Amino acid sequence: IQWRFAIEETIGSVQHEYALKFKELIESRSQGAIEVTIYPYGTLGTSDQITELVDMGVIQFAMASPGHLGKLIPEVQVFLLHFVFSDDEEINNQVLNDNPELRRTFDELYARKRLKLLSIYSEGWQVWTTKKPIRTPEDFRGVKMRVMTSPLLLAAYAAYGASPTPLPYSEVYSALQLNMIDGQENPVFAIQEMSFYEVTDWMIFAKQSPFITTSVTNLEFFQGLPAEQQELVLETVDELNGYILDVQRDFNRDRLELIRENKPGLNIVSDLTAEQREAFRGASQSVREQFVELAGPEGQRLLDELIRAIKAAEAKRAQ
Ligand code: 6CS
Repeated sequence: IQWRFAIEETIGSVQHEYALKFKELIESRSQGAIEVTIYPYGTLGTSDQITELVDMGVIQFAMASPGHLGKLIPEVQVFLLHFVFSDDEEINNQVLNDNPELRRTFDELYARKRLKLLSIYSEGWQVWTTKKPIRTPEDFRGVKMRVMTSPLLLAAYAAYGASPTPLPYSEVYSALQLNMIDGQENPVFAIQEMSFYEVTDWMIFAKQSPFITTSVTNLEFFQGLPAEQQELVLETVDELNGYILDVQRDFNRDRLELIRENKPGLNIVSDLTAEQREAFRGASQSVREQFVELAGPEGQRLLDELIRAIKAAEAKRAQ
């Protein structure tokens, strides 16, 4: 049996580590009966095209990031809102993995698009790399910011006064190089492996949002699997949730060192002041209404539940 797994990132990325571990566990637990082939970014197309291939059943598994998937499932854009998540990654991970209410709703939304949602996890904080320093929303004025292709991201950066430009991942480097855009956001590991730091001068950590992704499979394919193979998939992705959190932490830490070594002249703003973050938080609030316009009442419920769950987890942690 051959299962195909397409990722939205290159070899050596967080998604690649996820797919490698998935392959290892599935192949060993099925005693070699199932073979998993991984398709890194660039071999099958953009994120949108990969999702389409899962939908058509050409490939069985894929990563589908809300940053692109929002065109198909508007509600997933709740994960793109700024200053909704906790500053504490453990708390975010816990809420993403252990909230039955959120999970049930997303399961249904994905199923309507013939996808089965397998897991939701963070790949680390989104970090801005730009050609000029950004410390306040005013600094974004007129800055052509590349965003992923989900429409909510246009609203997110327009709220800061930037000019957001949606582009597929593969086009970001050359767009920066040719000055078609002035900045982009991605987790540190991605900035390193896609060399975005080579064509920007500033790197700014605002902790505005984590990069959340989801792994999916074709619903009909999954439902047609024998019960023990369904179980195998579910228990494997469950196990991967804890694993991938450690991987992303290590990758994001180590690759920052690599970036520093490769480009000592890069300006790194590793923390905004509380006041500066507050200005971004304030400017981002109106985007929540635009999210509800895009995602409807279901979106509103998801947002309310996400905020409630994060607050509750933070309160519990503080005890
Ligand atoms: O910026 C993007 O489009 C991509 N960034 C990451 C870290 N993963 C996949 C996504 O498509």
